[in-house]
Amino acid sequence: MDTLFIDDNFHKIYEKVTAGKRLGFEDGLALYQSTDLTGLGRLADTVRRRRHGETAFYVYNQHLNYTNICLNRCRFCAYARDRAEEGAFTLSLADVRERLLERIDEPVRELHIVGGLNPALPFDYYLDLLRTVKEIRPEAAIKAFTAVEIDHLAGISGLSLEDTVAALKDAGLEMIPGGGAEVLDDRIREALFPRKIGGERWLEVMAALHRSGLTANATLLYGHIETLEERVRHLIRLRELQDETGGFSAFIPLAFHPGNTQLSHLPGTTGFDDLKTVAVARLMLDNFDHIKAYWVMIGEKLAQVALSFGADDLDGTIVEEKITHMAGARSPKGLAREEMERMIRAAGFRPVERDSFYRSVNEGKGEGIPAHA
Ligand code: V47
Ligand code: SF4
Repeated sequence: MDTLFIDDNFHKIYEKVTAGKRLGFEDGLALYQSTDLTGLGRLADTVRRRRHGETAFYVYNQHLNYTNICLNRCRFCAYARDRAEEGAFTLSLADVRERLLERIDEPVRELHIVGGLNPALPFDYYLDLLRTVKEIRPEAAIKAFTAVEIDHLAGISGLSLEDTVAALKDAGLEMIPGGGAEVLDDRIREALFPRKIGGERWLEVMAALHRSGLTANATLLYGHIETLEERVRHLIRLRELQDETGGFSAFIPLAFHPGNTQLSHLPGTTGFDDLKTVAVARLMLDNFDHIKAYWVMIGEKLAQVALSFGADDLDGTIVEEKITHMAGARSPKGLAREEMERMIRAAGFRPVERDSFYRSVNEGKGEGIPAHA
């Protein structure tokens, strides 16, 4: 075993990992502070393979951003606009219909719908949006509205949080994306997103969503002003809520993109840090089933490598990703199913197209694509 790790600290962590014991704050920090990237990868891969073997998931999905007008104006966001600012947009229901019909011949399984907090939109807009999507795409699951949007909707609906969620479910909402968590920490919130709900409220809304039977994802926005300690504490807070509710499905690390933001002087993340964050998440979040390597944020090539560092899911085919591309992402705006499967096979894994709930669909569709491609 001595040859497995350059970092001596990793031996005792390896023992805990193989014994299925939970890692603590100090372990998480030691993993993050280490430069033994391959050792960290091996630890995370041990857990990843125990859970998912050689399977790597992806979903055929479509993103829909209904408005970029937003009251919060977080300092790290390049997507949001004020009402009268150039480039501000809000989709009408006719626009939504048109966007969906443009791709109606494609086998889209999931619609990922998020937007800014636009004060001009009444609660009925959101209900009608869900109903319109469900009418046009009855076979696709609707993953929509972050905990931040849900909190806003509870504010404008005149209903309690629970009744707001019930109304949204009734209109077709099936799953909650993980955005808006940023870093669950008051210091970071004060500095970067003072108008957005804080960590406590994000967790409280998530707990209510879980109680209502909706599964949700969770994220961490990393690579700006946060410390490693703050990252580890963030993961532990997610893990604690998951212990209580079991309502989280996947964790997605979001690599900060500084372009066109108020933080454009910051350098952005490194590939080393991106892989470490995936691996530490896999090791710390022992009660999360899935860790996503979101290729839009870290690029297709690094996402492919991340499959050997703890990730089991590459997220989706997407088409027309806006939030990261407005902040300077150089990845494509979408990927074909064949490309997704080629990346997965070439990394030595077995591609499984999934639905929003990780049920396999169309397994083996891309067979015939050589593993060495
Ligand atoms: O909520 C905003 C973040 C999130 C930037 O749940 C930024 O399956 C990087 O949450 N650089 C949206 N990140 C993306 C998101 C997501 C993506 C894919 C899958 C899922 C899922 C969720 O992106 C926002 C915010 O936290 N963000 N600006 C930026 N400049
Ligand atoms: Fe608004 Fe979300 Fe951008 Fe913050 S990150 S300004 S809440 S759209």
